[in-house]
Amino acid sequence: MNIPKSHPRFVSLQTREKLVKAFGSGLVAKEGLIAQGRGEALDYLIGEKTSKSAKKAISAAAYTLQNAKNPVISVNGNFAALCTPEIIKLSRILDAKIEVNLFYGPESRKKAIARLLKKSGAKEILGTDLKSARKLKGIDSARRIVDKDGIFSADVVLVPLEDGDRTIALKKAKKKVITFDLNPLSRTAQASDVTIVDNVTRAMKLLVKACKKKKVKPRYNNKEVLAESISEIKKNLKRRARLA
Ligand code: PTJ
Repeated sequence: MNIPKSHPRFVSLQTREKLVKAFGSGLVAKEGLIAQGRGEALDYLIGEKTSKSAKKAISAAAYTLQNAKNPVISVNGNFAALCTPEIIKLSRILDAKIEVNLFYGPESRKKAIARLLKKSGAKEILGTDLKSARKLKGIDSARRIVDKDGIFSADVVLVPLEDGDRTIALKKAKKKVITFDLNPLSRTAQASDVTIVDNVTRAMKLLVKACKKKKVKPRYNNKEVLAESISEIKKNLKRRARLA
């Protein structure tokens, strides 16, 4: 296909390939491929670039993570397939723990993800040791199993590409939740403290950069920023319709 390598379409096709490959090696659930399809459609609507509102959310996320006592980066199949180098960098900068937490079993996928993260430089990966497993109240899926030293005792949890139930359960457990979700209307997006409406492949790189600089407390209201993000999508659609 004759698309320049920097073109968003090319990047999006590369991302798709990465996920398909990771599915083949047992890291990504088949449902993860469906989530990717939904993500691609939503990314098209936001213009396949990081919006102003997403940049505000990234700043607020960096401040929240820098000021956390026990920040935990929760990793699922899609996040591991797309962002392993950035997950490792972020955990080093923040001294944050990494925990594998999956919606869809089996244990073997958890272990494969933990192996990939370790092979890529992570010192310790939580979420695979049954001895330190605890249950998070209010969830039916495999996501309820968390590590006592990780998500269970965290004050701030970074949860990418998430289902609504766990975000609500984490909020009930009095944790601050930061999420990446291309859908500003999802239950996760609506329930989180900071929602980064952007493709995790772009936003994680920016979050790593932002966490390297000392942040001052931003004035931040997630509901307002989500409303901005919806207005940006509307504007972008109008612009695209005029171009068509
Ligand atoms: O590996 P597991 O078992 O933990 O499963 C992971 C998935 C993603 C399959 C699971 O959490 C799931 O089913 O999630 P949902 O309910 O499909 O929600 C995923 C959300 O992430 C949706 O709102 C998607 O639009 C959004 N999304 C998809 N791809 C991206 C994304 N958001 C940011 N960046 C993406 N690349």
